[in-house]
Amino acid sequence: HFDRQYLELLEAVWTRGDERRDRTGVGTRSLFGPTMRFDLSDGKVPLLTTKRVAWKTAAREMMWFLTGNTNIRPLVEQRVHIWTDWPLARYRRETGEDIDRDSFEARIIADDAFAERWGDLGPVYGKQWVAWDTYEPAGDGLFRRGEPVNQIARLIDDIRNNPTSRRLLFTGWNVAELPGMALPPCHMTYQFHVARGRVSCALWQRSCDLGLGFAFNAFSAALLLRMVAQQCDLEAGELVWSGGDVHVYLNHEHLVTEQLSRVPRGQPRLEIRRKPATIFDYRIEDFEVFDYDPHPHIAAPVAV
Ligand code: DHF
Ligand code: TMP
Repeated sequence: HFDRQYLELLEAVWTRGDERRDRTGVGTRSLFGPTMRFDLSDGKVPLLTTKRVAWKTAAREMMWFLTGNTNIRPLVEQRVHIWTDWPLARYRRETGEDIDRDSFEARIIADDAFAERWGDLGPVYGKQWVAWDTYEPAGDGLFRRGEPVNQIARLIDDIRNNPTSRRLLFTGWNVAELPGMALPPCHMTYQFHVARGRVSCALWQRSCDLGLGFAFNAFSAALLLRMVAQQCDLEAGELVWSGGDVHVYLNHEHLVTEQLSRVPRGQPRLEIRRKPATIFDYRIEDFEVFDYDPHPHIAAPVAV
């Protein structure tokens, strides 16, 4: 069961993790390199029941990645606030203005120029997934821009045409462009494998906030895998999640204690109600989750 594997890892990190300072200054306990496997057959989906997870928010974020957009504006317009803190921190740092979060989001929506100037996260996930920049030699040591690579479209083609390939993967880790990103990709590489009519996915997540981001990352990866499977006329097999630095922030102790005291409730299922023409045409109404009766949400601060 998904919750049980998660709770076991949460407890292991909290009780046996190495306590260390981190980039944010909050401090974490951390273990290196755990793996979890989730069976996605029969619509099963890794959605935590030991706290309510805003799965539609995660789904909207995934669809935003697939548009190639890297500006928070379309998220904020859909009342998705999970990426606001990073542009907001930059705005405060660079202007010295102590704007509150709601006013910042309101300006992002209302003011085109403001959104363009302050809402962009740099060449993060979406850019790398669907429009990885290429360059070709133009003589005399000069380069010209080549055709950008749509890794996702290529992946779908490759799964359809060459399902035994060992190169079915895409990655956000564009080394040359890391300096321009608000955060370097956390869920960085997705690899696929086709066997017996099923497509499985392995996700490598270099850095994982187990109390907050993980619930989103596991659900999103499963959602992506279900979309890929549907587009390729395959069943979804397994999601194999591996983390590098898997940590719990020291200010999430209340979440750990509360969540470990809860008993998992049932097995949520995800249904996709329509088969869109391409993987880029899904809409939020296409996704429905059944049998989701979670324990209440547990709020926890995000380390910026
Ligand atoms: N930084 C850190 N420190 N942890 C993260 O998980 C993280 N995730 C990022 C960007 N930077 C990060 C992108 N994904 C939330 C969830 C995912 C996410 C960012 C934030 C979040 O705040 N979740 C809350 C509220 C969800 C809601 O708005 O409904 C939660 O309780 O799950
Ligand atoms: P880092 O870049 O210093 O590793 O910080 C990124 C933090 O954000 C880290 O706590 C991991 C967390 N994170 C997730 O867990 N999932 C995500 O999807 C993202 C974007 C970040």
